[in-house]
Amino acid sequence: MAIPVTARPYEFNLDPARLALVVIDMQRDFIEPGGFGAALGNDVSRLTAIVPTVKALIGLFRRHGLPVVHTREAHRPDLSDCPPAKRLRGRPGLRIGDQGAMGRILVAGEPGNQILPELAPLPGEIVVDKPGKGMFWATGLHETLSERGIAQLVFAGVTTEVCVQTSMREANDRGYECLLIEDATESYFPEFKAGAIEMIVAQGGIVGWATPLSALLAAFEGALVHA
Ligand code: C5J
Repeated sequence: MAIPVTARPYEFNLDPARLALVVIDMQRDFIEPGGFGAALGNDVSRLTAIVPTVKALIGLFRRHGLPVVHTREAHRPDLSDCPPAKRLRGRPGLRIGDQGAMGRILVAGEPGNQILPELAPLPGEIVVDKPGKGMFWATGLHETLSERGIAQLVFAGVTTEVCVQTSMREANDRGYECLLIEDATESYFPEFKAGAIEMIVAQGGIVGWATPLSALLAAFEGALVHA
């Protein structure tokens, strides 16, 4: 049964049988004060502000027994999956693999690389460590989703214009229909968030659709009333 969701640029017809939620990189180093994001001079309070909305979105999917995918931007401790062009970007001391306030920056298993405790994955949920900005590069996620018959993805997480947008574009090219929850994603730069969302929905939804969480909740409630 399709559930119509009010969205931009036009209604998104959600099919719960083929649907998954993807929560991008809600990891401590990007979001918590004192982490890597803050060390780069970013105002992380913009990102901490969306945590309750992301939590409510995850709760909606869990209540309906729908799949949830969590990603982390994470490299192997030996950095064999981090190309020098990525590793050498930025100031020495604040590069991938360097020691930060919450352990080695963007390295799997380090405290800063963990998903925020309040959004922690439950057993059985898919957790993807991705060495790139996009969630499909070198992860096998497309195969995992395809095996489960997933064809529609709802997106949340950080940052809108980097890992969220890259992942949505990768998903769009692989044939997924993508819906971004606007108040469950954030950027350190408000103008980049706004610009990324406009790019996604422009030209008839060239990358996908966007809507606030309230519209998704209303759509699910409406579907239950009419079930
Ligand atoms: C960044 C991300 N911004 N998760 N990562 O480097 O968007």
